[in-house]
Amino acid sequence: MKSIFKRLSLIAIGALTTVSIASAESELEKVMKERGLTQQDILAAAKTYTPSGGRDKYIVFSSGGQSGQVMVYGVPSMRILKYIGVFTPEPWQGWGYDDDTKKILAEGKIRGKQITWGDTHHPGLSETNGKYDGKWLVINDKANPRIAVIDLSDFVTKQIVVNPVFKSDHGGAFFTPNSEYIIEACQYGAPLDNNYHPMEDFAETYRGGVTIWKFDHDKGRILPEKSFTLELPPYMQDLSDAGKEASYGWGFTNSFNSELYTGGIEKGLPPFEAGCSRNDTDFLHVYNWKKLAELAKDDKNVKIVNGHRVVPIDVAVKNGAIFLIPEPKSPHGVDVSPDGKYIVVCGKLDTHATVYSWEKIQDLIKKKDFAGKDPYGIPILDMKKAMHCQAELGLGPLHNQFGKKWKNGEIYTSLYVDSQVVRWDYLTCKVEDRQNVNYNIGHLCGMEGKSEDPQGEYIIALNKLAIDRFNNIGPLHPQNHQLIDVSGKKMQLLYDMPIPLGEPHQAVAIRVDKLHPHVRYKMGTSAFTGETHVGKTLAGQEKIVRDGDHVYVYGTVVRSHINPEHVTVNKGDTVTFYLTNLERARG
Ligand code: RUQ
Repeated sequence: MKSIFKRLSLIAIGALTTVSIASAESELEKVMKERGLTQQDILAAAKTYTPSGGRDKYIVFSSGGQSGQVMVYGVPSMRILKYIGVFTPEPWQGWGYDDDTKKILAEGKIRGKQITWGDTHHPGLSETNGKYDGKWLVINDKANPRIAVIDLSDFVTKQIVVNPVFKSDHGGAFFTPNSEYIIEACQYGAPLDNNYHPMEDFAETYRGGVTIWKFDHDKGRILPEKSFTLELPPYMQDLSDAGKEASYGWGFTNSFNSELYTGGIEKGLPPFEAGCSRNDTDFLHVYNWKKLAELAKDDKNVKIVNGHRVVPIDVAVKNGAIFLIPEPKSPHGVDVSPDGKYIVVCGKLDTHATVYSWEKIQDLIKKKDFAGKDPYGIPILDMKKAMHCQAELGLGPLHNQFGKKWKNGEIYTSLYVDSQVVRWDYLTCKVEDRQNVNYNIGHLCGMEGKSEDPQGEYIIALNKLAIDRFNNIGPLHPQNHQLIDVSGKKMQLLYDMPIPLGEPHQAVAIRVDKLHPHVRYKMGTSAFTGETHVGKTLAGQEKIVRDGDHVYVYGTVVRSHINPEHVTVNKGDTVTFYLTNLERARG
């Protein structure tokens, strides 16, 4: 009797679930029909949708472009989590509105001038053994040559340093594999000193370079006094990558003006862009930062410019620490494979990506097999002899990211003009798959895709233009970050995220389990310095202290309770409020 009853009730439950699945199916079908969604759309939605309270697997740090900030979002949900104030005041977090943060922003003064904007460009995550360690994030300001260090224990900017010799900075910031140094390349050739030099003397007195910033990995601070710059010809250096494993100790930096052209349409000369793209090739700079760091310690190997140590070109050449290799013209990305054996360069004005072999490069250097010298005396290696293979990818190849199967050659490249992401094989130089993106992709972001441990799964296309992808909000539309699933045989576009902030330029992604941010600050800790604040006040210690005509208020806050509520001062007094937050709940 009992068992029959049980069976009956089981049947009843079975019938109920069938009914509810059936009704959910018809509900889903109804929604799909009403909203015009395909099965592919539903699958894409299921791959990104994160229920309330759910978490992401990856965190992305994206430059905020001319907003001067850094944007933080999750993958695969593409939900924005934070804007980190960096070079620009950020009112709601108090960034740039109290003494501590004003001090950090003031570190970014250039020759005494406060600059309240920046063009955050290339973010870089600190590394241990070539893998992201989740400790520090650095980012360069392209418009004003500066680098900022962000602490990933609270996602707050802790330091800003100004480059003492550059006037612009495109190719920063890149960590070496154990975060020993941060490589920052300038962009436009300019006098290293701060004096006037006529443009006619460009080749003689204007210079490029890469600054090798010493980084204290424990404290998360750049040490300017232990840093130096490698002087380079004014070829307009930009993106860089540090060698890894096989090529550890070396650095690679692109450049795009081997013509040394400076423009002058008003004098009837070709426009700047055309003039600096006349040659078929530009120069990849190959330099030994390890050797240079040793050289820079000795006073006789450096000249001091603006109080900063600079290793002159001839010293680097004499010590076999700098070489040039022709590369496809107008290059953007130079990306070293996770094992350090291959260097992939894309030239925007060439349809190819070129893969160089580190073994061949080393061999040529060892044998002193040079194709010639540039006007500054730097040995040039033969492009063909240094090359592994070339892949015809399409129009406007810019940047590369490595996939999970990088050992089998898996790599992804952005095509700016063709608006595509291409999956290809950098060992065989064969194209495997293409995904259209919308529109005009600049960088692309793989999951830890430039570290020694690429995770695959997704690529984010960082598109410059959105055009028709979103509701019309007037002529100025947002940028568009598109999430692409790269885990299958064919790439699948999953999600479009409009970004109405600056022009986000480049992004880096890290596994969430590598990040361990604080849950709350210790009471009385400055949220910006991480140290106990001079104004720390506990409940019952509230007081008002007068020092001449400066009044200091030591107050406390718990939610809407502020103590004291009234402060009476004399007209003309300066008043400083220190308010300690006594709240203990997470908020
Ligand atoms: S590089 S234009 Cu990141 Cu393609 Cu600055």
